[in-house]
Amino acid sequence: MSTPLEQWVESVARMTCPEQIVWCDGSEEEAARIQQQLISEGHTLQLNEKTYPNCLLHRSDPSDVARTEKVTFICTQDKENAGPTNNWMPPAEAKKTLGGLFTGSMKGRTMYVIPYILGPAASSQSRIGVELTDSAYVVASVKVMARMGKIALDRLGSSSDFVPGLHSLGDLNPSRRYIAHFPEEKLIWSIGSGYGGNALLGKKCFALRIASWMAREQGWMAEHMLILGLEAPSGKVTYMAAAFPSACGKTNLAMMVSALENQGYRVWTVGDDIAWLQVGPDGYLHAINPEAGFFGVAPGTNEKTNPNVMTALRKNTIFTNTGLTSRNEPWWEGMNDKPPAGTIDWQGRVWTGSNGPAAQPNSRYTVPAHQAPSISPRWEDPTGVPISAFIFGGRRARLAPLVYEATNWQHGVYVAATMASETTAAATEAVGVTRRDPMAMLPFCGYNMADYFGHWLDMGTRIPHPPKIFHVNWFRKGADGKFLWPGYGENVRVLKWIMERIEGQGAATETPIGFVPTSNALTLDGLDVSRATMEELLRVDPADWTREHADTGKFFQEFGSRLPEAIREEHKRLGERLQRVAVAPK
Ligand code: GTP
Ligand code: SPV
Ligand code: MN
Repeated sequence: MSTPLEQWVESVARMTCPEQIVWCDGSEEEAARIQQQLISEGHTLQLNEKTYPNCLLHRSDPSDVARTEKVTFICTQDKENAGPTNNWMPPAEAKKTLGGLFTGSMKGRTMYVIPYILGPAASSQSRIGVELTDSAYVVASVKVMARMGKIALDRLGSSSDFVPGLHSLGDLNPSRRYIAHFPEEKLIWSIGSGYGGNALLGKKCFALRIASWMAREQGWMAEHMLILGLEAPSGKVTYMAAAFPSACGKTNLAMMVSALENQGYRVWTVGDDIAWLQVGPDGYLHAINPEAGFFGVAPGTNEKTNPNVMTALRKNTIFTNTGLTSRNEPWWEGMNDKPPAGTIDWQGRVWTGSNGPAAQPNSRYTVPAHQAPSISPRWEDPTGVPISAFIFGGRRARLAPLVYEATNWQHGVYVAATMASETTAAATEAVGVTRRDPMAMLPFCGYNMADYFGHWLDMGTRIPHPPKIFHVNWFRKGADGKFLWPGYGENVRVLKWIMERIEGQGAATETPIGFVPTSNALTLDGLDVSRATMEELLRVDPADWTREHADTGKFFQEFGSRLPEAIREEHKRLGERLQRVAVAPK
């Protein structure tokens, strides 16, 4: 008798016609074989064995460098269940269209079977997925990003309790690229892209889109959040989870070298992109990191902005679409001033400066989590870490202050639901356009976002000790167009205030949008930021917020009557508070 997994593998093989099928065991011998395979395919190079041991540089197809949201679909029976913010296709149509493309797509290729666990192997909250792929790059990447191979297969046994994900590179033609999710069957089909979030199906496809659906059914949460611990001088560690949209600073915050280390504040990394949260027996929301590696943005990373990342990257790392120096080392914009002479750009051409950047703006590193010098001793704790704060944020050149605190859970859910951010190179669409991105989940929620807000509100009634909710903005700009806040390791000053607020300390003023630190509440010693700049960073402008409020109202209208009443109520109250300030005598 064959197992459900074997039956699925057979049925997929009948459709895709691979030359051979390889079951991945996750061993080091296998990893070495896959590396050789990748190198022989011609788009992957071994880096300097002395300075970057066991590291690879992979160059993707130039048209395949980021997530493609336009061709990402949620395929529910009822369109309303996908909601107005997702692309939708009826499941039967998606199966027909993608099935046509998958038919024979693996002819002459190897189909790899990759069983993997999301979450610590010993955690009851972990889940199993299996990815079938014809990409050796995907195999090498999943080896870093998840616990894969024998460990997952042993845990699965003959059970049918896994999320199947089928992936093929197809012909890489963007017009034949589809990333389809069938949340009702807990199934993923992706064809035509080899890029991270499109192709590593355990990441955004399972751990967020499918998992968010499962989480609502089962009473937990799957969020686009980093998880960190802030250690105070007393040794006490306060855990926080933060949701920022793609390329808005999650990895950097999670792996920061604290600017207040000499005062006894340091940051421990639990996760950098995704959190799965459930209520623990102690009444706190506990978070696990479903992943085992970091798929981080390379540009902008350097010894000053993030020495922890720079250290982590020096071995066992896959670089994708960075430049390559003549010393066979990776290079990207922002690593230092200028690429050394003879640098080859991400497309394999000699870098001249007039032909675009050396590294693709969304070039990435794929590195095992345990290599981070800041990795938390509790990062694989099977019960997760108890979360005391949720932090939301995005890129807002104007409007949003450095930090503010919501007045309670319901208000916090409203703050998160009204988040917006300027778009980045992590997706293929236009960059720098402000768009609503509730909870940083706009591209990742596997169902109607109005129902998702409802789930958040519902969770609030089920967590005896709910996290306090904050909003941050590292990206406010001055009249000169420059960032007002230095960011990176200095962000610990904001985390410290958040920790103080959790403990009932930390001075704050109440404004229409929530509690903002008083002018002397943040620890600023050793920081070269003027008083005027600090005031600008913390300023709440009622006129700007009134415009923002109107804009959010329009966004909410898309959800019609499905929008929870509590969100409407918070929206109305904010409008009233803003009006009161506007008419109040100065
Ligand atoms: P995804 O992996 O796409 O989800 O991105 P992320 O949210 O993990 O963002 P990441 O930390 O990789 O940062 C993205 C870009 O923002 C990089 O170029 C960083 O150098 C830059 N960045 C991160 N933190 C800060 C900050 O505090 N201030 C400024 N100015 N830039 C930052
Ligand atoms: C993101 O875009 O949020 C990422 C990279 O973390 S990807 O894996 O492509 O989703
Ligand atoms: Mn991300």
